[in-house]
Amino acid sequence: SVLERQLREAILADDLRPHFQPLVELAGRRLVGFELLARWPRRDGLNIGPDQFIPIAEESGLINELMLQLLERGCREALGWDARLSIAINISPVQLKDPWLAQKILATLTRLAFPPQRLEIEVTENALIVDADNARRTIESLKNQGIKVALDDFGTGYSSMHHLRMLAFDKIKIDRSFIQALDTDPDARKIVRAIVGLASSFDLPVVAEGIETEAAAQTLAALGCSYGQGYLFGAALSAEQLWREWLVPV
Ligand code: G
Ligand code: G
Ligand code: G
Ligand code: MN
Ligand code: NA
Repeated sequence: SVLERQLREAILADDLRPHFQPLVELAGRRLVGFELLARWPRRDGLNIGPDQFIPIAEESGLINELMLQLLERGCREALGWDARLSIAINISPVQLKDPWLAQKILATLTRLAFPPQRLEIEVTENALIVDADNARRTIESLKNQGIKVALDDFGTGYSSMHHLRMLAFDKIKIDRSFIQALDTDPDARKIVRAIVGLASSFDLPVVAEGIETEAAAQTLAALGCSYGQGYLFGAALSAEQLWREWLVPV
């Protein structure tokens, strides 16, 4: 398709840009890191979001190259921040099938001298069922290198309990659909309470995604959720905007 050809050209030209969404500790509203989200600034001004181009990248096999470019750009930025700030990057389900994924990520980190402990990989539950054996091997090699692995969009996929038992995740991210319902739907609160309880029995920190209201942030803190992300704190910003909004020169 036309979009696929344009995306391939954009990747070759290194045109894709990471944006950075803040992750905060709910108790003190302290900044602890950023999630990298891909953006495609096009010369023709058309706005094509990741909801459109990520599936194209996945189907065409461009996703690995896209992710590695984003990782490299994101890490280069992060090397200029306070070293306590982490970065997180999303990995598509198909990427976990690649037996070389962990090596490719590590090669990028090594080349940049970026500490693997500052990087977090976000995988969804559905990524784990595409090819369970390879997914498990990839996650284990990432973890052996000191990279952290978070279970993303938790609560929306298949057989969550099974995956918690089989794989040593470092963090759980509760899907934003539950968070957005917190203010209006008492059942959402029960679900969030259950997820936080489950995570705490595995000693896993929990991140709530998609926090848009102060009320939701207060509820989540009261339920024992440690970290949050969402428009209440900030949307994803370009590297330049970050320095104006979030970072102080060190
Ligand atoms: O950034 P935005 O909120 O529009 O993202 C839309 C969707 O695209 C989200 O599900 C997000 O996780 C996904 N996405 C954004 N950037 C990347 C990326 O670099 N890799 C993958 N696999 N997904 C991404
Ligand atoms: O799937 P993933 O969790 O990686 O998705 C990140 C997506 O969620 C991005 O598209 C980002 O722009 C979006 N997002 C982040 N915070 C909020 C929020 O508070 N509300 C809504 N509606 N979307 C959000
Ligand atoms: O530094 P101050 O106490 O004003 O920060 C309030 C909260 O806002 C912090 O606890 C943190 O969660 C978040 N934050 C930290 N640094 C910045 C920043 O530079 N800009 C913005 N807008 N929020 C920040
Ligand atoms: Mn994510
Ligand atoms: Na998510």
